[in-house]
Amino acid sequence: MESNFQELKKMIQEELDKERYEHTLGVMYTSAALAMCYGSDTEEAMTAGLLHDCAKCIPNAKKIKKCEQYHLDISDVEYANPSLLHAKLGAYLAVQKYQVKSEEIINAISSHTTGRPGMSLLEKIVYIADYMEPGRVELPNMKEVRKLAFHDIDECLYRILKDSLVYLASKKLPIDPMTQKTYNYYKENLGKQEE
Ligand code: DGI
Ligand code: FE
Ligand code: FE
Repeated sequence: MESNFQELKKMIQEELDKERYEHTLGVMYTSAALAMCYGSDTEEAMTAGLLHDCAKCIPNAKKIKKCEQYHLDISDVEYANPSLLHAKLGAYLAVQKYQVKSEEIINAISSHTTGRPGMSLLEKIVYIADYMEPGRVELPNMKEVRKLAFHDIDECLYRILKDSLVYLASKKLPIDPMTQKTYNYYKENLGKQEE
């Protein structure tokens, strides 16, 4: 990797707490592995993985303040759950602070928490890597999800979306409309009959 990437890594390390940085490295390498599996650009996948949570450790009140300052729209669900903002704020910082030029990478950061209908391969890779990187606590069905990721990326994505909705409902957390929309889209897209 070129020195640019090493510098970026250092900047991100300084921005995140130890645990979040460990998670970030897990997402970075898992994204690279998935990119290898599906024949896409590994360096792009690593950069997206490295940056995906770059805004995560900004305190919630500051997330809101920054989004307002940068004229990024905040929905009611986001005001109620400001943690959700780290995706769009992260995408903004990727451009402004980390000098990312690739629209692909910016989209992958922006959609990594809720997903979105019609995700690109890189968006799917980062979304899935975020969920299943080796350091993640073993959520239900994790073994299956990890295997599926390397066999059928769309099935894997659908599985994660479905399990995430169940998890959010069990915690009585409000569902972001985009999370629901993404699930509905892939359910239809994959011809799922269930529920
Ligand atoms: O940032 P990470 O923890 O690595 O992962 P992430 O960006 O997927 O964020 C996970 C958190 O986001 C988790 O606490 C659940 C929450 N989340 C994802 N979709 C929704 C959501 N929270 C609410 N309230 N509604 C959603 O639709
Ligand atoms: Fe995140
Ligand atoms: Fe993450």
